[in-house]
Formats: sequence, C-alpha cells, structure tokens
Amino acid sequence: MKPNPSTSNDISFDDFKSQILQDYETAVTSRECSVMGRREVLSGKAKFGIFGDGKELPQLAMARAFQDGDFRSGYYRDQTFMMALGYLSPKAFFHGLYATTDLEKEPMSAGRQMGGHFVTHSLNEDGSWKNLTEQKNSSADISCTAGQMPRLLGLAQASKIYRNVDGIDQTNFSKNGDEVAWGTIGNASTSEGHFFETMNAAGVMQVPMVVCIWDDEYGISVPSEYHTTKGDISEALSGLQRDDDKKGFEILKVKGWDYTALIHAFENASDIAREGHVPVLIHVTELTQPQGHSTSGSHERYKSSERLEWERENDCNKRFREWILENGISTEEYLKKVEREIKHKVRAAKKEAWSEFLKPQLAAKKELVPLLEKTANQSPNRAFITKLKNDLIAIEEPLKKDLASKSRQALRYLLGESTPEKKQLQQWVDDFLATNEPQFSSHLYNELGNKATKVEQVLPSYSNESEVDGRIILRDNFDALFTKYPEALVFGEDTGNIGDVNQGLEGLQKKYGELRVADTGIRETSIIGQGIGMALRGLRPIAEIQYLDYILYAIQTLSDDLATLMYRTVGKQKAPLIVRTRGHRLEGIWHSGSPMGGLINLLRGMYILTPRNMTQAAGFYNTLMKSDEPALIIESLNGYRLKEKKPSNLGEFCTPIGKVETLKEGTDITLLSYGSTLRIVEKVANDLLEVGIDAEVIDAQSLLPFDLEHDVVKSLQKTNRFLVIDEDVPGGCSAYLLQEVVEKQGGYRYLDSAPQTLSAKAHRPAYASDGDYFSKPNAEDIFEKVYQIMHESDPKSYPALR
Ligand SMILES: Cc1ncc(C[n+]2csc(CCOP(=O)(O)OP(=O)(O)O)c2C)c(N)n1
Ligand SMILES: [Mg+2]
Repeated sequence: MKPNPSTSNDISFDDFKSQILQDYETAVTSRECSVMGRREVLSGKAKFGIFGDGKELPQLAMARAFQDGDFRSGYYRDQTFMMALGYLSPKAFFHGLYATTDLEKEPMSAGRQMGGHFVTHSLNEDGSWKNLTEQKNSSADISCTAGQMPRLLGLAQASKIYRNVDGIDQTNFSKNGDEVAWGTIGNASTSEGHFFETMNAAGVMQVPMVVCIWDDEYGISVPSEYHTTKGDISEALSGLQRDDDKKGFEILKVKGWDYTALIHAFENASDIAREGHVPVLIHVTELTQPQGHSTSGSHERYKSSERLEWERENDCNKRFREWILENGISTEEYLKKVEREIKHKVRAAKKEAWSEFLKPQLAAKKELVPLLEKTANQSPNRAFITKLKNDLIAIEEPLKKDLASKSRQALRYLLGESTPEKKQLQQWVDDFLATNEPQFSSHLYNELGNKATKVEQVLPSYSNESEVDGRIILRDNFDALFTKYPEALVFGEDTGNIGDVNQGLEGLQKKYGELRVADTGIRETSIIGQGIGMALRGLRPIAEIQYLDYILYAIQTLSDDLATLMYRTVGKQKAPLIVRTRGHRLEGIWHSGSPMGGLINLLRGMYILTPRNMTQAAGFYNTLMKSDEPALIIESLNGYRLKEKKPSNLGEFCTPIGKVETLKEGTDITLLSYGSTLRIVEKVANDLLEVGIDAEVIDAQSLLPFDLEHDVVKSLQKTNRFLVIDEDVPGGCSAYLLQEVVEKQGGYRYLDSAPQTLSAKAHRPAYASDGDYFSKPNAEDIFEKVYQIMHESDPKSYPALR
C-alpha cells in the first residue's frame, strides 16, 4: 500500500498513468478484502461485515484531493479511501473484522467497533496532540446513519476560526485555515434530520466542507424513491446552490464509475472549499453494492434481475478497468498479473491476521490446559474438571471468553479445597481477567494525569462583601476565560448579540468578536456537532443549549458521538467540549425539565455537573478549561438574579469535579440534593431545627462522577438516616444517587431507617407557580418527608404531623 498519493495537478502523462495504475491496485485490493471479508463472516470467523465494494472509485478521487491537515467525517463504506491514504492495510482490515484487541494491529478501535469504522490517531501516548497538519485525519466513525454530519460542521468551522481569529496557537492544527472537512454519507442516510440541519447550517456559515454522497440508489432494501423527494438528493437540494448574488453551496454531480470526471470533481471541490471557504456537495451517482448491503442479508431478495444485471455492468471497478484498457494505459496481461498478485497478497494478509488474532488465546490455552489437568488430578471433582479441560482442548481456535468461562467454571468444582494447584488456578483467573477486561472497558474517560477530576480545588477569594446578580459572576468569569484562553469560544441560540437569554455573556461579543461569541440557528444537534468538530481540532468550544429541555434534540449526538469518543478510539481522539445549558424548575412543561436520570444514563463518558449557584458554575468552567474532557454544565435557571458575593480571582477559582460539599452539618438525617431544589432543602433544614430535627445537608453538585471520596457515607455513619431529594421523575437520578451511596459506598451498613428518595411527580411539571408547587418537591413535601422518617423511628419525640 503506497501512502499519501499526490494529486494529479500538473503532472506528466507518465506520472498520470502510474497514478492510475496505483489507484487500480488499491481498488482491486479493497475489493479483494471485501470479497474475502464476506467469506470470513459466512464461515463464522468474524461476527459481522459491512464493506466498501462498489464505492471504490470515488474514494480514490477523494483521497487524491485530500491534503495534510484535512479531516474526514464519514461512514462505513470508506475502506478504499483509508487504504489509499495508507491507513488501512489488508491485514489491519482483517484484524478489524476479527475484533483484535491490540491497537497496534487494529488501529481503528482495538476491536471495540465493528470493521468499517475508521479513525486516525490524533493523540500521542501521553495524551498530547500530534501535529494534525502533518497527517491526514479521520474523525472516528459511528454506526448511526448521518451521525457523522453534525461533527463535520465543526471540523469545517475550525478552519474558519483558525483563518480569521487572531492569537490562537495554530501549530498543531491548521495552516491559516486551509484545511477542508470532507464528509461522506450514503444516499438513504440523507433523509435524516441531521443531514438537512447540517447542510443548512454550512450554507449559512460558509465553511470549507465537502459533502460526498455515495449514491447506490438503496438504503439496505429501500430504493431512493422512498427516501428522497424526486428520488434525487442533489435535485432536491438545488435551492442551496450559490449564485452570483447569494452565497450557498456549490453542487457537483458526477457518475461513480467515471474516473476522470471524479478526479476533476473532487479537485474542483477541494479548491472551492479550501480557498474560498465555500461548502460543496458532490453527489456521486450510479454506484453499486456488488455483495449487497452487509453480511446479514442478500440483495437478490429485493433487487430485480434487471437491476442486478445493471449493477454488474456498471460496477465502478469493472468500468475503471475497461477505461484503462480502452485508453491504452495498460494491457490485459499486466492487469491480470496485478490482480493475481493482489489476490495472493490479500489472502496472505488474512491468514496472518487470523493467526495473530489467535496467538494470545492459544498462549493462554497452553497455560490453562495443564493447570486444569493439575487441579483435576488433586480434586474429588476430577471428572467434571477434566470434562472442562477436554472441552477447551476441543476448541481449536478459542476466543477469550472460552478461556475465561472454562477457567471460572472450574473454580466452582474446587469449592472447599485448598491445594496449591487451586491457588494457582485462582491466580490465573485473576490475572487473565485483569489483563483482558480493560481491553473492553478502558478509556470511558481520560485515564491520564490531566483528567478533570485531578484538577485541584481553588477556592474563590473575596476582596469585599458586596453582592451582585449571579449572572454577573458568570459573565465576568467568562470574560476572564476568553482573555486567558484565545482558543476558547462560545456559540448558541441568542448567545452572541444579546449575550444569552440570561445575559451571562453580556457585552462579550463586542469585546471578542462574532466568531468567538456567536449566534447560531435553532439547531441543537448541530450546535453540539460544531463543538465536537472544533474540539477535535484543538479549539476549546463552549456550546450553548438554550434550555435543558431542548437538549433532547441533541441527545443522539451527545450520547453516540461525544460521550463514546474516548472509549471508541481507545484514547486516540479527544473532544474537550463544554456544553453549557440552564435548567431545572422555572415555568412549565417545556422550561422546567430536569431529566437527570436520562442524562446520566445516556452520557456516560461525559461529566455532568449541576452547580447550585453561579459561583460554583463558574468554578466548574474554570476546572474544565484546565483539563481536556467533555462535560455538561447545567446552570440553575432561577439563579441568575439571586445575589452572590463576587469573587476576585475570576477565571482562577476551581470547583472540584467528583466532590460533594456539605452545606450544613447535622446529626439526625443526611439530606442529599443538587441544583435548584437544593436551595429549598437548605431552607427546610433550618425549619426542621424548630421541631428538633438537625439535618445534615449535602450538595451532590457533580453527578457524573459522583462523590469520588465517598464523603456521603461518612455522613451516614453519623446520622444513620438518608434521604435523596431531587426534581427528576421517581426512580430517576435520585435512584442513581441512592445506589451510589447505599450500594457502592456501603451506606446500608449504617442505616437505622429505610433509605428513601423524594422526587418530582412522574408527569412533566405543570405551568406557573402552582404548577411547580404541585409537580416538584416543595418545601412542605420535604419537611413532611423528613419528619415522617423521624416519626417512624421515634414516634414519641416526633408525634404524627397529619
Ligand atoms: C439511525 C440509524 N438507523 C438505522 C440504521 C440501520 N442502517 C444501517 S445502514 C442503513 C442504510 C443506509 O443506506 P445508505 O445511507 O444509502 O448507505 P449505503 O449503506 O447504501 O452505502 C440502515 C438503515 C442505522 N445504522 N442508524
Ligand atoms: Mg445507499
């Protein structure tokens, strides 16, 4: 595989010929991998296969136009592109198919994602950035159709920022914004909202983004006429076409089997996007899928014989070959020789990959079989253990799970024994799991020294006692951050000109410019995508979602793309995006949600922070800017106008992540809460003193991760009673906090009363003050709940209230 092809600009005819033959070799190699890959799945060696056959040619043209520093955001068909760039050898292709857990051998995800999900490494071993301008880059694919689109917007926007914003260190990320972000997407996936949302935004923003549609006229079994108006996506999008008066997209349409037209279209697109920062759509038509959609079906079931015949005739590799011969670029004899050699090479690569995949398991089997034999010989359960051993011997090509399962089952037959052989086997199981489990579970979060939970607390300091509205603290803290970090920027609905709907950014657009403090369209998922893409290219974006309730529009991008990034790349890419939003109780069904249970479940891989006031919130921003992980900060909607003392060390004080804070000490019961509801809990705790109940009040404040130092259980040791209060639905985040304390921290050991939760009603909160009172936990609910717990434990001292 010859890496990094040059483009065909200004090259001699001989060079052009050799470029063509190089491309032909790559096309044939890629196809051979697809064909053999399918067989590997059907024979049971690999679990699932989705390949790039039928889409080789346009990817070769894309590879030729793709330059150092550029980024791809694409989907599972792009193996040929990755091969052309030298990032995917046939051997690595098969390692991906088998799910080899060694990142050296399977550089895409160490077996975490199925084959066909591509990535390049942006980070060094120590987590520092590589120089992305010296390599060709691919952001990490996800399986969700059109899920790659939102981030594409941010990858393109980063070029615009680097070109137009002064003072940012570009060294590792950009050369004056000359990089293009290339998107690939299947024709059917363009039906997704993510696609339309992103296209519209790119047209508005005028960013260097080239969107390539691989159109094979199907989405699995469903033909284009069911997906797309007029059955033709570029025709449907023709209104985006720029003209002399109005900015928009350049739209190019090209046939997927026409090599010269493809080369020309991609070079043209590259120039238009790169130089003028104009987005381009390339609609590549007449593509095929020779082996059908994936290994889980056969396209003969749903395509007519005429269509199948047409696909055979118009297979891009076949037509490329015909064109080479027709134009005298090579001879039949030479091409046959090349094809034969490639077949041998790919077969050899496949064999080698399979043997490398098996090697660690065979080594482990070699240790385990004699160990089982030894333990069997010592044991009254010899027959059973021997059977396990023989079963294992019979598995010629064992998986890790075979080894783990047999060895762990053997231990069950050794209960009550205490031989040295048993100890050896126990140790073997422990070691085997300790080595292998991280291969599947590491890197949900950053595992290096600069992780956000390691940033030391810095307390706010005060030069005087005067109080201001909470939003002023946020505003002035953002001001300090934007001065301190030139690469920081914030954007969202109403974020720029008016400085957000609660004026936490008031005046900052004037000071830092329209690119750093920016208004966007109403399009939550691509706001998040903008942030992901920019963060992948070294910027420090803060994406604003106007109200917590509307984060549901962006949840797919947050959950599937951002929260899994570190995990699915095994730490080889990062997107330290901060998502800023405001939420909890205020006004009715669509402005009072607090779906924290949903968020903490869906966003594992992010930090979720719920500061009780704006000083705590500002401190979280400061902490996150010192580290490099994605987080969601939910400011309290009803807290912007509450008075707080203004710290003097703005931009410097840090609220620790993963640490609770005890706001009031007490001896009778521990009350754990967060966000807006916490303020009510604090007030109730004072009321409770009047009836002789001394409650301890703890602010959870960091839900993911929660209480890393296990401080809450220390409180339970003192109070022996525990109530969690929040405004999520019953069984939502309060249940999570209960599990954390009672189960994970072992809090059950110290309880004299049943641990309980008090949450909102299961329905959405009704409108206005009465709606809030009757939908969410109010002061009386909290008072009575605490009182009831005390009454149950000591009815004499606490007689029934009602
Ligand atoms: C959100 C989502 N819905 C459904 C699927 C299942 N699915 C995987 S590929 C596919 C068809 C995609 O067709 P197209 O975009 O034309 O790409 P092609 O496979 O034809 O290249 C579907 C429905 C998915 N992966 N993600
Ligand atoms: Mg398709």
